[in-house]
Amino acid sequence: QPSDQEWKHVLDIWAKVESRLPEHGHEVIIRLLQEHPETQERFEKFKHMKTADEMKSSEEMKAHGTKVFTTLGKILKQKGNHAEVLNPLAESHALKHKIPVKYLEFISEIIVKVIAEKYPEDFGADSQAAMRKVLELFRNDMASKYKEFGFQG
Ligand code: MNH
Repeated sequence: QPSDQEWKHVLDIWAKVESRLPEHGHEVIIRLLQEHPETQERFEKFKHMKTADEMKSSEEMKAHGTKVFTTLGKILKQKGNHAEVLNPLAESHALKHKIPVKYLEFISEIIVKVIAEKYPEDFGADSQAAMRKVLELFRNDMASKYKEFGFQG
């Protein structure tokens, strides 16, 4: 389990992310779909898009990025006591969207990369390691709910 210090690192950097949450969320989604094209197929509303420019100018994709980052922020702020937010998310991602844990690993790495690019002064090695650890806890809890829902993930 992450320590108090690790949670503090995560929540301190997240406060900076929140200053431009829609932009950062949007960028993470674009990079996910560009770096892992198989993930694009999971999105009925985005799978027709062909270029990164099309994605960048999409208000719908920005709105989706905002939703993802808003929910992730809620989860982080629970410092591990996140069942109330996480359980419905696990249910929709298992049963409706069918998102394997592998794809959650992809987005976790991209989240760390994008934050490191945007806030190099404030997101040093310790903070990056803390963020990775917290995202791993998130994925583990998603994966155990997936199993309860009978989704192999
Ligand atoms: Mn995801 C919808 C949060 C990772 C694919 N996602 C949603 C919604 C939220 C959300 C909130 C809207 C409510 C719901 O349907 O439950 N998603 C997240 C978070 C992460 C995440 C916090 C990880 C961090 N999601 C992913 C990954 C993929 C994915 C990774 C695919 C590779 N999500 C979807 C799809 C939808 C969705 C598909 C449905 C989009 C739509 O048609 O509106």
